[in-house]
Amino acid sequence: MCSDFSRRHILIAGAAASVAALTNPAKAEVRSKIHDVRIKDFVYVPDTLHVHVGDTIRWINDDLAPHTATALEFGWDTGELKRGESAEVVVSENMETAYFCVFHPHMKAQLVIS
Ligand SMILES: [Cu+2]
Repeated sequence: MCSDFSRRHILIAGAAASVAALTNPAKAEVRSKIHDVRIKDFVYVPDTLHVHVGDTIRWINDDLAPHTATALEFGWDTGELKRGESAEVVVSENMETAYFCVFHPHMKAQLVIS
């Protein structure tokens, strides 16, 4: 009998909550994105990636050779990625932004965090 009213009330409350979440700048996870970096022909593409804290970076190895994405001072590391494999790192505030491949140290790239 009263279920129609209470269901409507819950729907309105839920809609208000999701609007608040979308517009609250403190909720970084709501805006967080996944950025793909492809590794092909011994190059990270893109080699400069603009990200925000809370975003996820996903490296995907398209080469036959194994690669890594490893911070220059080893603060973070994807580990070895074989062909077709991927690994993700979540962007944190003070993480290292310069990285390279431990197997091919001439492979270098960087993150720009804001
Ligand atoms: Cu490599």
